Amino acid sequence: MSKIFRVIALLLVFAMIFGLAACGGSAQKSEPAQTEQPKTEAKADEKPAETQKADKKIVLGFSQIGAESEWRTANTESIKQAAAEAGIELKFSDAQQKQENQIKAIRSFIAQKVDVIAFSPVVESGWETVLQEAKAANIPVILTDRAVDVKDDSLWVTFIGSDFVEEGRRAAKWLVENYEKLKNPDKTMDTINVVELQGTVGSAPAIDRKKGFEEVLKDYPNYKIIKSQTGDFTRAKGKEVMEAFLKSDGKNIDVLFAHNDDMAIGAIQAIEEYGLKPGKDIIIVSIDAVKGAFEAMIAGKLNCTVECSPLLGPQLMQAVKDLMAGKELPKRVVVEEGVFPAEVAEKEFPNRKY
Ligand code: GYE
Repeated sequence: MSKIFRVIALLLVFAMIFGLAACGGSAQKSEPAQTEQPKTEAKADEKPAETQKADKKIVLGFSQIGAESEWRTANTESIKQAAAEAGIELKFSDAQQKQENQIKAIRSFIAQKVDVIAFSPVVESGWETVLQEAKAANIPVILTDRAVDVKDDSLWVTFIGSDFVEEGRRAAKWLVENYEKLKNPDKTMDTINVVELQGTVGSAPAIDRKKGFEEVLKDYPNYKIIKSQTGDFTRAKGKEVMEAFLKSDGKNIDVLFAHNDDMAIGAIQAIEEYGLKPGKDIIIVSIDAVKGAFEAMIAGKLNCTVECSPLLGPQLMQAVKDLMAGKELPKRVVVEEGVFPAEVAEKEFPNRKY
């Protein structure tokens, strides 16, 4: 009897354990089972290709010229920020204004097998070999800011940047239209002596801005460029070269045309130290429209700046994405820009982004 009893009791205990396990099991499982499911089964099998593509970051190698000017600093900032916003992995290299460093950087991008190479070429010539290497490695190249001078234009995909010849023309047009009303009353209009501070020798903006400026001035024979020398786009060099101009031509200088604002700002210091009034004794027009130029205009020391936007980052990242998506890109993307004379400086200053 007691044996039968024990067996029955044991069976009851088993039945209870199984029953509980079954209940508890289903109750516990219902939630995690549902949340886990998409992760493990459905998603993993459904879209591996798509997920991999979306997760794999585009890698962009960018060779920057250096940090020679306020413009360049803003340009670097724009590129870094736009890459981060676009989720593009940026390999950034600063060439310290040396072409050989840019060539080294491009070769290292090729070795690292980046998806796209972009660069702002310090000078126009001497790029054939390295660009052929990139082409052979099947890595597309985008030019930003400055152009290259190569015979085979299949070596680069697109060029995003300003029209520097037009900037030079705009500076000259502003000058011929405004000089008379701004000049020191003691000066005549017979011969107007212009000195020019050029950008980096052999660079696209230096070549083109000079060309555009001269193109307009040739119809105004009383304007004479009496001195023209490079200040390498920096404040320090702009000041140094202006000092030399003042030393040799001193009070004969009526106008300064500087290929960028930084050189104009350096020159302003030289003019003041020489004992003349920048913006009054010497009329000054420069290019870029950086904040420093607006400050100089508000202080009455600079007369006009022609805009050249460094904010190329978003356009570059869009081009990189389009390229990777197999879209055809326009060979040339020109940036829209304006001209800012001193009389609008105060009103415009709060709107400036660089
Ligand atoms: O004007 C100057 C900079 O290439 C447009 O380079 C750029 C020029 C810019 O150093 O300030």
